[in-house]
Amino acid sequence: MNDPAFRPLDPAHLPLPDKLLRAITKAQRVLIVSHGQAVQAHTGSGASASNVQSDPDAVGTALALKRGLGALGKTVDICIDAELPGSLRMLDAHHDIKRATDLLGHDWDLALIVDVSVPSRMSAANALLLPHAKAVAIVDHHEANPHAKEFNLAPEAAFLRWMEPDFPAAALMAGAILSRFAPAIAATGTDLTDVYTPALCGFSTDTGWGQIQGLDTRYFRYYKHMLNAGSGTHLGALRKILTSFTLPARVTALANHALTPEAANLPNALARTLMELEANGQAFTTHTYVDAHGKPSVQLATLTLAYRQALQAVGHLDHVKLTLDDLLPPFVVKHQQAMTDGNVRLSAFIAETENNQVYCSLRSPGEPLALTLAKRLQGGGHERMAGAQVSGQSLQEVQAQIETWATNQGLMVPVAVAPDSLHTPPKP
Ligand SMILES: [Mn+2]
Repeated sequence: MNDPAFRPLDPAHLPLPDKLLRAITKAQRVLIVSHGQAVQAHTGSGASASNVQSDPDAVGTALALKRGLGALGKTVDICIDAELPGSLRMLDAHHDIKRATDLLGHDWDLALIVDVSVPSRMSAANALLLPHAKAVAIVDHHEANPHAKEFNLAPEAAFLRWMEPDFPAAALMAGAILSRFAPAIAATGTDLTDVYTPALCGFSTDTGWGQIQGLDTRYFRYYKHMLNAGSGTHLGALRKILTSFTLPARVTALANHALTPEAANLPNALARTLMELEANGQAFTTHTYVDAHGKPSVQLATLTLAYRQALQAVGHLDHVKLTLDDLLPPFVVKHQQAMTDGNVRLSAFIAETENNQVYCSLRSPGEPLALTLAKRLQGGGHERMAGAQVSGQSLQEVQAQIETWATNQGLMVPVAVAPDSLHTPPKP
């Protein structure tokens, strides 16, 4: 990124449907909708369809568009109809993100639906807000094929879509839109740093800071342009912004299994609970499975509700209100890092949630396995990065289902290696 030979590219050169650009240019009142928490969308199998929860890409894309289009004098509302996890609440420093019921009675020239294509993932925004938009446009980078009839549109509303399943982040789509208006935005005296930074946060997290395998490096040339265009923004500053809204250090340390030095500061009962869960394998475990040649090929990590709740209790000791979703990111990040290091073909992170669901995050860096498995679990996403939220099954049942599927695909032989000792349980 710092190499001058790695030249920035202006995302204004990325193709964008003319109709969409015209609709954005013309619209005075704009609504931006992105995905909230999973909605119970029961299918025959009793599983609920969902892949991503509210994330920095959704929030960052929405905020960047609001700031850029707002600078041009447009009235811009954002609806993410969900309670944001703490880290994302901090990204929304000015409380620009509203629930659907907060926006009742408004109407819009254009609704932009970003980072999502499925109406049920928009919670009440689909039912309550979309009928009040004269035109609706989907701007998404997931594998999907949305149709107008799936959405709750006004009878005469225009329906546009811009789908880029190869893009690493919806934030890049925001960059492509905003960079076309960048001269006009800058002419108003608005600092482009404020406009691009939320989008860069989404770009950073969706690409794992460029660490995810199989990414097209060309996309990072657009990223570099957006960094440079924001005067004074550089990677170090961005990293500082992002790390400023991570979890309280104590929870992160626990999530990283550095329990021993921390335990001394915890009330005895809680420390004991965490240690017992770890010692009994009822905490965070990773299994690695081998293929017929004995080569590690599938990795499966599990996180139990009991352990998450115990961690959450630790979070409350810091007088910080944490939702269970606040606790997932460090585990997912750790898991994905282990996957990249281990070169496995398929990696699954599964966690119990308080809604009796099992959250699944799936990765297959080299081949499109993640999406195939996600669809079997009634989820979706991208070919190599996908997920699902399964209802009506226990953690063990979902684990067994993934193992059976991977075995039938020839990815692994049906013999589990003992759980990896990611950490040594602390001595009481
Ligand atoms: Mn995204």
